[in-house]
Formats: sequence, structure tokens, C-alpha cells
Amino acid sequence: MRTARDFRCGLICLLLLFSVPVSVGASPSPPPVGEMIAPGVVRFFATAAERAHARPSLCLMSPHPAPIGPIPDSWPITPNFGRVQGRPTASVAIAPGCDLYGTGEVPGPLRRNGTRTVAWNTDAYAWNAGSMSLYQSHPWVLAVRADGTAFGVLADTPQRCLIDLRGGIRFEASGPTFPVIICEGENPQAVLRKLARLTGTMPLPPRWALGYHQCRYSYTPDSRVREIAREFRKRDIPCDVIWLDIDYMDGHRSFTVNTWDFPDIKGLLADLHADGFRAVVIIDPGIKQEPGYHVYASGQRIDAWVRTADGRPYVGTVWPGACVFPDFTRADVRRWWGGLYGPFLDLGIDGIWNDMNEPAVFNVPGKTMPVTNIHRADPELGGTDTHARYHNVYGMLMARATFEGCRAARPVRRPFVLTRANHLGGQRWAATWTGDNVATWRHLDMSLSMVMNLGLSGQPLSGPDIGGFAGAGSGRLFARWMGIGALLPFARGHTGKGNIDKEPWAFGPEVEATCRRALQRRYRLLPYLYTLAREASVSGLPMVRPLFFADPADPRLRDVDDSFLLGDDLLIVCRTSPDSAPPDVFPPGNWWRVSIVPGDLDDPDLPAVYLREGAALPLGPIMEYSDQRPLDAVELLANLDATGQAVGQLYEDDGDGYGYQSGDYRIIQWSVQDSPSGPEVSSRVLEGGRRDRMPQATAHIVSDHPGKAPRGTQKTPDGIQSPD
Ligand code: NBV
Repeated sequence: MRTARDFRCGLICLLLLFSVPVSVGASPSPPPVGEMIAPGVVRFFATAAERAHARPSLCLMSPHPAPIGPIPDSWPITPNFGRVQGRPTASVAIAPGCDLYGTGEVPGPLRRNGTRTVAWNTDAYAWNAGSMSLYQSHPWVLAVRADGTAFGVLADTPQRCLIDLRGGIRFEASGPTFPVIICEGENPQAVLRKLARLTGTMPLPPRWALGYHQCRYSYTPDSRVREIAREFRKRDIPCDVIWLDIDYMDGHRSFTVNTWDFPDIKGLLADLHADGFRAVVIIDPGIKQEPGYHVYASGQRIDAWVRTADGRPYVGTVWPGACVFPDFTRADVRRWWGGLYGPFLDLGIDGIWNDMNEPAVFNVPGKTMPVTNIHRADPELGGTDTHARYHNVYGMLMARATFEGCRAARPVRRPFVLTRANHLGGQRWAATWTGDNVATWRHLDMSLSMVMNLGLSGQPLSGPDIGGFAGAGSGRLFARWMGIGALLPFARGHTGKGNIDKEPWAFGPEVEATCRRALQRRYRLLPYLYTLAREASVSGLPMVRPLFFADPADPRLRDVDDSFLLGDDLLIVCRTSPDSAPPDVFPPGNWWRVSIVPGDLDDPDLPAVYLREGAALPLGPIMEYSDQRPLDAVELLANLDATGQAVGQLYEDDGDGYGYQSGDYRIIQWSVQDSPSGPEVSSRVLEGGRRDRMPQATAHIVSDHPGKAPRGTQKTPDGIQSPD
């Protein structure tokens, strides 16, 4: 909804349009030099000399993208390069009605106009709406014009970089000049597809990674882990994964196990597997400087560590005490690190969680290593240089080493890696979560816009610590958080050391019942979620999408924070404060409120789920874990369009492994048609050569007979009418 704030913003933008570049003290700049590097994608340099000496990109698929031709005459946007107090800047003016998004993992509102973000990976325990730097850096802005066309601006620099959106788009880097890449598209989706071609897509995760995950800092000893697993099954609450945080390690040394608390970790993990659980364990980058510790010793042999400016291994304090830090900018170090996973995964570990990889260091200014430290990077990354160049990609390169190590250790399984720090393009190796949030309503609210903006910055697989990492929070907050978190791409409950228990049953029977329904909903939706994950892995489109994806030219949809689209077909309407009414902004068309599991329509703590007109949603069975049963039957919820039809798709494969890459997958399309004798369902295979039996589909028409539902209103089964 437009407000006085927007009007003011529009006015400022108009003024800026005639007065770029914006910065006080900026010196006049020569015309930039540009080249087309993909259809609708142009890369600009401040000067021809800079283009000739361009350093390798650290976020693009190709470090030196090849030009495919000159800039077309009709090309609409040219950045202004300049300098402010010696720092290189690049700015792009925007017209009134142009809304800005992206910039990665950012707190606060979805719409970023008027904000400032500093791309600088930072350990931001208990971050808040005013935090300017969180754990990840995405120097990327998605701009949606008033007419719904869109463009994206990528500042191709790994250096600390201010993204100033107070008047147009302006980047200011603390380092050398940088190229700017502009993607032009007919809508935001087209721009994100272009971003994906430039920076890559996430690998298809194993299906179990889309189940529910239960974590805490820390479940220990082993009997507590068993107890948690037992409770899930006993209480009939779906869960796929139990996580082990740093206390499973021996003295916080990565790649070790504390045999006091976990005398038989292999046996423990085998028992978890027998009950349908997977196990993910944490690995931190700080390696205890201790002769005799196998990781330190083997790292020493290849001199793996980041160095100080005067050439000694840099030592900083983290959980284990005095630590050295692997220099992941070297391929030999990544190979060594990756190689550590083989024997470790053999314990029965299914996935890896990389934490503290900004890298976080205790008791030092800025909570990280000095920017003067030295990385002996490979030439393809730009060669030896200071931490100032490699800081923002440290976590991404660690995640890459982890992903590649897991892949090599178990070539027939898909790695699942979660990382705290990352950089634009890092979705190629790891999913993420939104770090150490706080158990407050404001944080619940911010988790939605953060997940959406991560999705608009190339990272489709993210979610918050459900229930809040720091602070207790109330049962009601927990119930709402589980309701919403269960519908986000990565769904993990987690909390900090010494905090109250935050398992789904920890707040009593009423909250537990809401959590059960929330998670049963997720498992009913798993076939749809997996289909969206596959789409994201191919096209780069996020799984969770802002409402304006449904109609990018509709100004009402541009700053809706509390509702989101799950794929194209579901609209999730959330209440992120205790007594607020749900938002009443709906995309055009006849969205129909649907029930996913019994009782969910009557549970005020669960977000409302609406189905798009013309969509047929495939629902699977409620299960205890994602591969408890093969998907041999789906129920299609159909919201017929005006012609009496609804269509839905499903992606299917083995759920793990790489058979899908040689054709062992299938995309089924179902059409549901109303007929006097009931719904008629027809199916066809759109893609793939999978041979096993197709799931049987039965359809359930949720809407009135076509044409009966009045256009422009939202009818819900509970009789609520929401204005269009
Ligand atoms: O490993 C402990 C925690 C972890 O639980 C959390 O999710 C991370 O964000 N970790 C940070 C280190 C200490 C946090 C106080």
C-alpha cells in the first residue's frame, strides 16, 4: 500500500533523476565502458583500462564472462561511476514508482527503498532491525519499475561495500573499482533467471532436507538425542533430521567426537536412521592450534592457514581456544578440507552445518580477523591478497570445500550443507538460515522479509531459527513461528545454550497441537515443496516469492511483508504480531482458502493458505518422515478457473542421488475438470523418463462451480470476505 513515505520517496527519486551522481564530493566521471555478456545482461566498467585489467569475479559462474556483443542502442540503463573520499562508487538512478529489493540477508522491511546495508559478513548475535551487516553479503539489488518491468544491479566486488538505497541505487566499495552488471527483464522473474545464469543455482537438495529439522545448542549427551527422537515419534509429530551442535565435539575440535557424551556415535546414528531420522552435525572453521590434533597436524603439513601481514599463521580465539584458520582460497586447502569429511561421514552423518565462518573471532575489534591478513589465493580467484578482498567469500569457499568434499566422499548421495556466512552465488554450495535471531514478534515478522530478500538475491533455501535462538518467548509466539516456519523452504527449530526447551511439545498441549498441525501441513505439501526446490535448482526462481510476483505492475503488492507466495500457486497469509488482523491484500484472481490438514482452518495460530484460481495442488500423505512411504497417491486440491479447469505439476525422482541427471525423473501435469459426475482428472508426463508407477491422483474441488465465485472478492470457507 502506498503511504506518505512512498510519496516522499518518489519525490526524492524524481529529484535524483536530474542530479546523479548523488554523492557529495563525488568527482565527475568519464563515460563507462560496457559490453553485453548474455542476452539482456550488460557489464560496465568505469574505464577501458579497468576493463583491460579486470580481476576475476568471485561471485559469477565464470570469473571472466566473455562478451557476446556490444550494447544495443535501446539499452535503458547506464551506471555512473565515481569516487567518494577515494572510494569507488557506482550509482543507478530510479524513477518514481520503482521499488527495490534483494541485498541479501537483511533485516527490516521487504521493500528496501530508503535503506543502507553494508555487505560485510559479520557474526551478528541477536541482530536487530537496525543491523547493517549480517552474516552474508549480496551486493545485488532487484528493481521493479512502476509498469512491472524490472532490472537488477550487481556490484561485482567481494570487498566491504555500502549499498545505499536512500535515493536510487548506489554502491560504495572499500577497495578497488569494480564492474557493475545490469540485467534487464520484462518482470522480476525474468531478472532472477538472468541472475541465476550469472551466479548459478542451488543444487537439488536431497528430499529429506525439505522435511522438518530439530536442533538446539546442544543436544547432549546421546541419551538426550535419543529422547528427542523418541518424543517426535511417540507424539506423532513429523521430523526428518536431528542436529548436533558444537558440544558433540571433543573440546570443540572440528572433526572429532566427545566420547564421554557420545561413547558410540555410530550406534546412535544407526539407531536414528532406523527410526527414519537423518543427522546433521556442525563443523566450524577455527582449528585448535594443538600438536597431535589430526586436523591441525594434517593442515600444518600443507601449510593450510591464513597468514598475518608479517607471514605467520594467524591465530585467533574461538570455541576451542587458540585457533588457526584454513585458507579456503586455495584449491589444495579446499581438497584437504573436503577430504576430512570422508571418514567423518562414515560415522553415519547425513549433512554438514558450517558455522562461525564469517570468520568469527572472539575478543577482537569487528569480531573477525584483521583485513591485513594474507590469503595465498589461487590465480583464478585473483592470487595472493589481503583478507579485505577475501573476507566476504571466506564462508562461501568453506561451504564449497565442504560440499565438494561430501560429494567426493559419497558420489551417489546429494550433499546437504548449511552455512551461516555466504556471498552472492554461494547458493551453489549451501543452504542458509538467518543466524542468531531473538524470540520476539518483531523477529518472527523479520524472518519473512529476510527469507524473501534472500530468495530475491539468488538463495532459495533458507529459513529462520523457528522459535528464536536468543530469549525465551511465549507459547503463542512459538506456535505462530512454527505455523509460518513450517511453510518456509528450510524449516528448523533451534535455540541457544541455557535457553528454555523449544521442541514442539515444550509449551504444553495446545501449542503442541498447533505444531503438529503445522508440521503435518508441511509433509502434506512436501511433493509441492520438492517440485519448487527442483524449479529453483533449474531456473533460480525462489521457492518463497513476494506477492508482487503475481502481478508486478500492481502497486498494492509491492510492500506486503506478512504474506508470501509459496511457488505460484499458494498464498500464505500470516499474523506476525499477537493481535493483528491478517493482511488483507490479495493478488488479482479468486484465491481460495484451503485446508491442508484437519483442524487447520480453525487454528488461529496457523497462517491461512489460499490456492490460486486455476491451480491444482498435489498433496501427499501425512508422514513421520519424508521417505516413510513412496508417493503412490496424491490428492489434488483444485480451485477451478472460469473455464472450469485447474492444472498442477509435480516433480518426482528418487529423492536423493543423481539418477535424475540421466533422465530418472518425471514432471507430471494433472488437469482437473468439473463434470456432472464429479471431477475428472487427466495426466500427462511433461518431462523425464522415470519408469515406475505414476501416483494415483484423486481430485477435490475446493471452489464453487466455475463462475459462481464473484470476481474481485476472496471467499473463504469460514465466510470471511476479503476485499480484492
Ligand atoms: O554452535 C553454537 C552456535 C549455534 O547454535 C548458532 O546457531 C550459531 O549461529 N553458534 C552460533 C555459536 C555461538 C552462538 C552464541
